[in-house]
Amino acid sequence: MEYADLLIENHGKVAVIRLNRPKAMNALNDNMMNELGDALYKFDADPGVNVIILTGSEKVFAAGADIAAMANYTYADTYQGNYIGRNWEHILNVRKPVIGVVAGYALGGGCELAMMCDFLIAADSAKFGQPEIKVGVTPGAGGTQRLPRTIGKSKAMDMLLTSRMIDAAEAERTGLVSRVFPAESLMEEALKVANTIADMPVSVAMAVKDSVNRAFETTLTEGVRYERRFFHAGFGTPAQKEGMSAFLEKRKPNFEGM
Ligand code: DAK
Repeated sequence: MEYADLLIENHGKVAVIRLNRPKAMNALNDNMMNELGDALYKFDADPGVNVIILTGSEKVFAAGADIAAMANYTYADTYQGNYIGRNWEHILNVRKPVIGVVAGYALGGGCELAMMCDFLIAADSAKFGQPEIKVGVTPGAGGTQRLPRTIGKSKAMDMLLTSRMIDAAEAERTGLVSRVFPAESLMEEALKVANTIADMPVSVAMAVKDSVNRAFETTLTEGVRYERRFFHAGFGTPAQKEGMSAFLEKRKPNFEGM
């Protein structure tokens, strides 16, 4: 796959998508978001891929929406043109696990895109922020919604109203990221995490992701009911037969193609 604003790497069952507009701090523009959607859908449909990593460079994940591209937009351009809605949220349709791997800045739309990943691994160099207020707009890709749900109202209000950036340690403490590694070993460690997931049965990983995401959209009772259906259905799958037989036979399970 060849793209103008993305770099693609294949690591066995793990596909790596790298945001790549180095001259503009990986600012997110239409072309990049169209390409990102295309790459995500291709990997989601690829039976050889179980896990997708979305990352940036060592210096920046993404410094937000492209301010140069949007500075002269009118209300009609954004509302009628469905800015953001038209191509930023393809990632939410991906059914396989997507890990966001962040080094350096994840600001504005960059932080919002990161929060659309299933979970985040960060370098100790990572900095997260929602500085939209400084350029005269509110966040437009979920910053006021996903951030408070993830780190709580007080921290989210603080970040959104003051534009303060938080570092990797604070991001881990608040639950925005799941693990932090030294910048030098970030990708190596992230690939280890991704490979651990890639060796699990992909059908179960997809069901886990689906169920966890349901937790944010429904009541506890409905969410548990939803989970229970997957659990029951699991007993009709090769993954359950292989996983439980392997445990009883004291061997490593082989979930290839499951
Ligand atoms: N857009 C365009 N270009 C950017 C950019 C951005 N977001 N961020 C950086 N660049 C460009 C810089 O203009 C500069 O270009 P040249 O001057 O070299 O041509 C180049 O990248 C290097 O940047 P700096 O010289 O500034 O580099 P530094 O290391 O000094 O600083 C920085 C790095 C990331 C701290 C700084 O660049 C920065 O503060 N960038 C802007 C961060 C920001 O404000 N992000 C939020 C953007 S607003 C909505 C939809 C979406 C949104 C809102 C509403 N609706 C539908 C309602 C989303 C909004 C945003 O994301």
